[in-house]
Amino acid sequence: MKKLTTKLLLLATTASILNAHEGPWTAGRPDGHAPITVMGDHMHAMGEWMLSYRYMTMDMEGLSKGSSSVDPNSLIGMGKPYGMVPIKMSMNMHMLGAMHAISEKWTLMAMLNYLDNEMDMLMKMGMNTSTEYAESNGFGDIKLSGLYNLASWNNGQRVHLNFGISAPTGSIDEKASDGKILGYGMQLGSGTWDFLPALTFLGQTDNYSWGAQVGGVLRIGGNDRDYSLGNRFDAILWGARKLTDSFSLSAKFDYVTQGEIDGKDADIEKRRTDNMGMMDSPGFDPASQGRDISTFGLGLNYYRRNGTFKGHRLAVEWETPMSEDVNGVQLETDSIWSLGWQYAW
Ligand SMILES: [Cu+2]
Repeated sequence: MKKLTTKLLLLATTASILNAHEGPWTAGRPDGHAPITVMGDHMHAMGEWMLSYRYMTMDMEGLSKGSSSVDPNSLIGMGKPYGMVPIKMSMNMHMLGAMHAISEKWTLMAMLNYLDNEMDMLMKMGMNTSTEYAESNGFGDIKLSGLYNLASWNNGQRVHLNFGISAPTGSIDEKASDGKILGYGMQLGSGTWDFLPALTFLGQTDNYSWGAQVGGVLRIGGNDRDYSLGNRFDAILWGARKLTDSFSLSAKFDYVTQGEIDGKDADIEKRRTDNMGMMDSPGFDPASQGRDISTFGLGLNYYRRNGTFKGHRLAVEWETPMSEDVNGVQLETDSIWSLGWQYAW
């Protein structure tokens, strides 16, 4: 009897999860949008507009060589590979976005970022250890995309293609307070035109929704400082549970791989040999850029269905790495918090 009850319960749960949603996919529910960190996840109905603002803060602390932690003191000083290493960094980003559906087939999207980076470094000169601080801030690269509806079915599932381009509007010659150029990771843009293709699947049942997106960032040529950031590949899988008509909870897995830098910036390269190499840092090394990282994220979404704030959404997501393998020597990712507001009409 107990066995039968369990079986029935299992059957009921499975049925409720898989219970195909009647009619086409809809954005009009709290889990109608992906977790806030996923870009270009949804399309709009013809004539609709959407504005969004996101704030993201990423904290990085501790050094990694490949996938193992390494003590900064073992890397700097006489007879060691470097004179200086980063020990802590925070990257804060403000993102403004707009979407507009010009037809049932095409939704256009634009994004503008403002970045604010802070970094602490540990430096060794002779017997003395000291800490250095650096910061950079300003607008990043402007991104323009077209989302093309490939297919949508009457069971709540759909698939679309993302064609994006990133324009080199962000600065790549940010300098420290002493007038010397900052390392690659402190620059605000890629300096190259980048192609941003992606394929996005979405599905909904009465109480659940899911999505998958595979995409990339392909650098077109080199920038005017003679390098290009590594190409990037991204695979994201998420699922959400609709709790009420206004709230949903989401879980997300994200895998990103980005290659090292191709070419080098002559001014950054020159910093590596300043003071007979006593100022060299992995932050100046083109081979110490890019990484493989898998993250897990949890999110909460709120959707206002009626009243004065009808169509407004608020979302928060927390992400933490599950595994990370950096190229060369780099800071480890600690956590990422993202907050967002979206309004569609
Ligand atoms: Cu939108």
